[in-house]
Amino acid sequence: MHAWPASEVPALPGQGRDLRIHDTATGGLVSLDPGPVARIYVCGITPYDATHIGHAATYNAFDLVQRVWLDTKRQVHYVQNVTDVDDPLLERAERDGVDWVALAEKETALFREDMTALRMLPPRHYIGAVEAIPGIVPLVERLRDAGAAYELEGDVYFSVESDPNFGRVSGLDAAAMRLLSAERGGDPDRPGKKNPLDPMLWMAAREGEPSWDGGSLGRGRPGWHIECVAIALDHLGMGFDVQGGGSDLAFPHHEMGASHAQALTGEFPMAQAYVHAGMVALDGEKMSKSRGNLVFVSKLRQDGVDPAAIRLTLLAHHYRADWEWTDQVLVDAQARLGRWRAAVSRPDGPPAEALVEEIRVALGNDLDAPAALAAVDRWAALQQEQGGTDIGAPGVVSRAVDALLGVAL
Ligand code: 5CA
Ligand code: ZN
Repeated sequence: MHAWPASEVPALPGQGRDLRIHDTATGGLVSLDPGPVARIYVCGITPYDATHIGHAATYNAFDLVQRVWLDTKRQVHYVQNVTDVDDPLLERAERDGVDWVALAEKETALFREDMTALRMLPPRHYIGAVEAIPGIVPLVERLRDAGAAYELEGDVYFSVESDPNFGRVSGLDAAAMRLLSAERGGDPDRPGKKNPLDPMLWMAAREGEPSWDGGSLGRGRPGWHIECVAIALDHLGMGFDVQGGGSDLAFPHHEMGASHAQALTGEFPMAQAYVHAGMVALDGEKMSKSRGNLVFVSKLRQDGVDPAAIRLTLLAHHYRADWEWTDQVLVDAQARLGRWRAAVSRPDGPPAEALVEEIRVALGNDLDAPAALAAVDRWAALQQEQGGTDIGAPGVVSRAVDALLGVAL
C-alpha cells in the first residue's frame, strides 16, 4: 500500500538527545541505543471507521519517537500495518450493507489524509494484512510443523504453552489475561482449545466471508497477531527497537506477537521496547469505534479546526497518561497556538538555544511533550513581555517546534 506524503523535518543546530522510554515488558525506563537506522513497528488501524482522537494520540506518540531519532541524525525505518481484513471490519460492512474492501479503502484513505494534516511522518512500509497473506501462510505452517500450533475444526491455533516467555510483555496473571482475551478479539470459551488463551493463527474459510489460499492450511484468512509479526519480521527483522501501540494492545496483541516470534526464531524479545500510549476517553469512557463515542479528526478539520491545534491538544498530554477529550482542551490548544504564532512572527526575540535544548531534554525523557510545551510557553511569554534582540531566534524556535513536535507555526 502507499502511505502518505512526508512533511519536511528541518535540521536543528546543536546535538540531538538519545531516547529513554518506558518499556511495558520490563516495567521501567530503558535507554534505547538504535544503530544508524532505528527500527520501529507501530500497529496501524483497522479501517472500519474514521480516525478518532484516540488513534491520533497514539500515532502522535510514535511520531515523536521518530522525530527524536531524526534529530540524532539517524535514519528511521518505520513500518505500519493496516488490518484490512478482520472480524470488526467484516461485521461493520455487513451491518451497513457495504463492500468490506470499499469500506477499508475509504477509511484508509481518510486516515492518510488525517495523518498528513497532522504532520505525522509516514511509514517507509505501509502494509495491509491482505497483501501480507503470502508471507503469513508459511509462518503458520512453520509454527504448526514445530509443534507450536494445532488444528481445531480446520482453524489453526497457537499454543501459548509452547512459549517459556509467555506473559513477559504484559506481566498479567492468567485471570486478567482471560478477561482481556474475551474483550479483545480472543475466544477463551471455545471448547477444544488446549489453553483458553490460545489465539487463532489461521481461520478456515467461513460461508459468506472472504478467504485466501493457505497452502497446506487450506483456504482461510489470517489471525490478527500473526499479521503484525509477519510484517514486522519481513521488513524489520528480530530485535527491532520499538513496537508501539495503545495500551489496549499490550495484551493480547503484543504479548501474542512476542510469543509467535519467539516460537519462530527462538529469540525474545521481538522488540527492545514495548511502548504503549494511554487511552483517550470521551464522556468518561475510552473512545472506541465499538462504543461509538468518537471525536473524528476529519470532522474537526471539516469544522475548520487548525490541524496544528489538534496536534497541540495531543501534545499537551503525556503519551502514557489516560486523558479525556473536552471542548476546553481544544480551546486551550488554540489559545496556545495563537500565542506561539504571535511570538515567532517577529524577526528577533530572546535567545533560542536554551529552549531547543529544553525541548530535546524533555522529549528524550520518556517523550515528555507537556514539559516541552511548557518550555515553549516560557519563551513565548518572555518574547511577549520583554522581547529580545537575538536576530533569527524566532526562526530557530519555529523550526524546532516543527522538527521536534510536528507543529507548523
Ligand atoms: N489494527 C489493530 C492493530 S494491529 C488496531 O488495534 N486497530 S485500531 O484501529 O483499533 O487501533 C489503532 C491504534 O489506535 C492502536 O494502537 C490502538 O491501541 C489505538 N487506540 C484505539 N483507541 C484508542 C483510544 N481511545 N486512545 C488511544 N489510542 C487508541
Ligand atoms: Zn498490530
